[in-house]
This record gives sequence, structure tokens and C-alpha cells, in this order.
Amino acid sequence: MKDKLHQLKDTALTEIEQANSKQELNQVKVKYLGKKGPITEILRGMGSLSKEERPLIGKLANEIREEIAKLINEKEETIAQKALEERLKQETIDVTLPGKKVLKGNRHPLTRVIEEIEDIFIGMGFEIAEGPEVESDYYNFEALNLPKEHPARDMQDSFYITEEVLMRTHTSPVQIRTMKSKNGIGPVKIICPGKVYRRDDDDATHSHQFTQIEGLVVDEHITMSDLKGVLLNFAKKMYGEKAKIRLRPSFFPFTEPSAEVDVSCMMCGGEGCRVCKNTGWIEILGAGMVHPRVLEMSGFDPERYTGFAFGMGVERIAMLKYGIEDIRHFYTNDLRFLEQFKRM
Ligand code: 2NL
Repeated sequence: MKDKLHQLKDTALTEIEQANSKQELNQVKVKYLGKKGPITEILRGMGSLSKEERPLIGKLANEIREEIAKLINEKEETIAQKALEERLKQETIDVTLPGKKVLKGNRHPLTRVIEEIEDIFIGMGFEIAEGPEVESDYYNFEALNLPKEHPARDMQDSFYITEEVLMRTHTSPVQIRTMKSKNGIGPVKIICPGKVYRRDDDDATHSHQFTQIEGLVVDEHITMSDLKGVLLNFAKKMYGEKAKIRLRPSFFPFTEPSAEVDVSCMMCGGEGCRVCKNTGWIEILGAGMVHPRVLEMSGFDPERYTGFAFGMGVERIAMLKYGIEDIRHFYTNDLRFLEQFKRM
């Protein structure tokens, strides 16, 4: 009996030793310490032993049982400790690893210039109006005092979709639509930014699609001096307080009188340089007093209301501002170009 117990202890110890997981150890625990285990069996069969042997064997069996239990507990702790170490090793964060680079985008240079111009005019109480890029002949030409025979309406110069429908050649139709929506009651004070289309062979300074911002003010008692005041303030906000403007006589079918507007050269301050071709002035706008026929066609009484309007090409302004030499850079989306406008 004694030998059997010692043998039992030895095999139990080996099995505890070999158990490498919680589950394996649990099997050993059930096998040796469970109700149906060999020790319980030996204790149960003690009836057949002599009176002298009984307490000795009982004591030994309990000692062995306790030792096995103790070793199992110790092994349990070792396994738990190992598992914890393994987990910590897997969860280790290497704080010396370089961070993941987040690619940051930036606004397109044209968008930036549009927003800058919008902000200046919003500061003067203007509202922003937008409208369709596909327009009817009426809104694009007829309502702007450009009758059917007018050379500007040549099929060769515009993208026609049908005889009556075309890609807008300026943002003026948005202004016509806004005026019409007012039912002849002023004021109107808007700027209209947007894409416009003209049939043109693309080169460094021409594009068949470009961006225009037009402005329109209609109210009682609006005069040419209002036009000059608004545009001078725009030039100062855009190019600095020292900026000056000058108006030269011009012609547009939709304004009378009409003017080309120059701003003092932002490169040399008017001294004369390569950019202004030594004139000290740079042309940035066309403008004029809204033609009475245009007011009338859009529902405003030209006896009561007057107005001024202006238009500018955004690409040209952006090219002057950033020193861009080819208009095609705006549309080819070369990242080497676009990335130069980060945090500028
Ligand atoms: C330019 C010149 C101009 C206008 C646009 C306009 C619009 C209405 C009535 C009258 Cl609804 N005029 N627009 C007036 C003068 C000039 O643009 O050089 N654009 C790039």
C-alpha cells in the first residue's frame, strides 16, 4: 500500500510537471484529487488494513494528497504568471515607432481666391448668388441686350447644346435671374462666382472653361461714384491700403457707360515693372452702369432704378497674385503645383 502511494505520488508529480496549460493541469487535478481519484479509492479500501497500519497509511495518503494539491496550486500560479507575461508581451506598445503620416489636403488656389473675393464683398453687404451652368439663349444673351444678330452670339464662340441652349459664357444670367425674382423691387446687391465656357483654343492665357465673378447693385439713386467706391474698397482689401484704381472708357452691350478698371501694379506699387509692362497699372475688371434696357427686361423701372455691374476673371487675378505663368496649371491637377498652396 505504501509503495503504491509513493508510486502514485511520483506519476502525479511527473504529470503536474508536464502540464503546460490551465486545461491540462485541471485534468491532472481531477484525476488525482477528484472524488473518483486513486487516493480516495485507497482511503476507502483501508478497511482491509490492520489496526496498526491504518493510521500510518491514512496519514501518508493525506500528506501525499496535500503535497499534490500544493504542487498543483504552485503550477497553476506559474501557468497564470506565464500567460500574463505572454499577454503583456503581445500588448507591448513600441513608443519609438514612427507615427503614421496623415496626408492633409488643401484648398485649390482658385477656390482660395474666390473665397477671398467673396469675403471682401460680404464685408460690404453683398450676398452670393449662384445659378445653372447650362443656360437658355434668353438669359445668357437676349436679356443682356445682346440681340440675335450680335457678333458675340456667333455659334463659333460658344458651346451650344441646341439652338436655344448653351453653356453660359458669363455669370450674368445668374444676375438676370436674381433681378427677375425681385419683381421690380430693389435693392439687389449680389456677387455671382462660377464657371463659364467659351470656345477658345487653350494656351498659356486662354482656357475654354474659366471662372468669373460678377457683381451687381440695383437700387434708387445708384451712381457711377458708388461703383468707384465699391471697386476702390475692393482693390484696397485685395491688394493693400495703398492700392489705387483708374477707369478707362470701354464698351459692353449691357452697360452704359462702360469702363475697364485698372489697379495700381501690386508688384511695383505703380513704379513700373515687367508685370505691368512699365505702365504702373494692371487691368483686372470690366464694369459699367447697367443699361436701362437690361433693367427694364428684368422687371425694374429704369426711371426709378439705376445700377452698376462689374465682372472679373478669377484665373487672371490668381495668376497675378501667385505669379502663375500658365492658366492650364489650374486644371491639370498636378500635385507638384497644387501642393505649393499649402498654408500660404
Ligand atoms: C469682364 C467684364 C462685365 C458685367 C460684366 C453685367 C451683368 C448684368 C448687367 C450688366 Cl446682369 N452688366 N455684367 C458688366 C460689365 C462688365 O464683365 O471683363 N468680365 C470678365
